[in-house]
Amino acid sequence: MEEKIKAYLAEVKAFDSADPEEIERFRIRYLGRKGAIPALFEAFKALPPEQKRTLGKELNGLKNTAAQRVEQLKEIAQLANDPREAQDLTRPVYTEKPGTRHPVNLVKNEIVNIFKRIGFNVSEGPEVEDDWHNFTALNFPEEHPARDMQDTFFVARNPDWALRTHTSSVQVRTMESQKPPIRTISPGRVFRNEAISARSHCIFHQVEGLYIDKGVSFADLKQTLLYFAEAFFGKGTEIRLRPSYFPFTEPSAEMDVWWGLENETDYRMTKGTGWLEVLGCGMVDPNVLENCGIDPKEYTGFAFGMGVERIAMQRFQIPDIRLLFENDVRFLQQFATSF
Ligand code: 2NL
Repeated sequence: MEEKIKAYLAEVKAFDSADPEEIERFRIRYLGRKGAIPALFEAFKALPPEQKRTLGKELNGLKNTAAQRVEQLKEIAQLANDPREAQDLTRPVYTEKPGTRHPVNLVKNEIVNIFKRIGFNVSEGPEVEDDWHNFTALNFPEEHPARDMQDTFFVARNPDWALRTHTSSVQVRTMESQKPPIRTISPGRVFRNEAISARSHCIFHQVEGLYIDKGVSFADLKQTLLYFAEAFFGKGTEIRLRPSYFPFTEPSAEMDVWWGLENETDYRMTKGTGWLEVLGCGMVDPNVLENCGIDPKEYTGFAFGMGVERIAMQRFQIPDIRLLFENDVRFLQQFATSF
């Protein structure tokens, strides 16, 4: 009997099939009522007790192994015959391409990540703003000509509401709700009622930065901007600051980076100066701090803002801002990155 058990066990282990009928014939041959294994159990009854002790275990092992093998093969056969599970290994790979990041988003992320590395957090706010957060808190007095300079989209049902013209409104909210030190970067979509042309659009994106603490100086502003310029444009990039004017900063400046003036493209990109205009900046006007509940005798701060489309156009040599808003797949596909 011991030999038979061993021989059947080897046969059971060796049996393989994906054909349900063949598996069923196997099951009947070994496990059926008149099958080989029940016959062994019948013969087992007549064995002397000492043999029963050793062979009982092996006989049960054979029965279980056979039953398990049948179940296993049935399962595999079911999967193999299920059209949903059918796999054709010669089929070509999927050719569908995933979407690509928009160039404005690529550049925005790059700028934001550079400032995150030096401790700035990211803040966001509403696109529809009230007059206070978009203008008044930022030192635009009623009737100030600077308000006219901003051609604003107003919300028809409420003259107090408008689409934000800059993301400074987000930073006003940050100053109102948080105590210094504040280091925040505000990316977002802004709106100006301008005629659409190759150079300007009525919707665009800004990244603004704000840093407020005790003893923040213009030297801190300059070093922060130099760090940014080197991170974004490459090590050794030179910057210059030109005096400028914004209602919310005093003093105010514009930062250029040295681009070079060697070929026709350089002339076109820098209007013949060799310098690329990158951003506006300045020391936060004490009136703005006061309006937002921060004591200007205790704290100072700097702020800056840049247009993302303009920088994306520089970076990717895009000749017309409207290309960034048409979402023509042939244009967007050129910015595909590997993930
Ligand atoms: C530009 C210039 C600028 C700011 C933005 C700012 C924000 C607060 C207070 C003071 Cl809450 N200033 N932001 C400052 C200077 C320039 O943007 O050309 N943007 C596209």
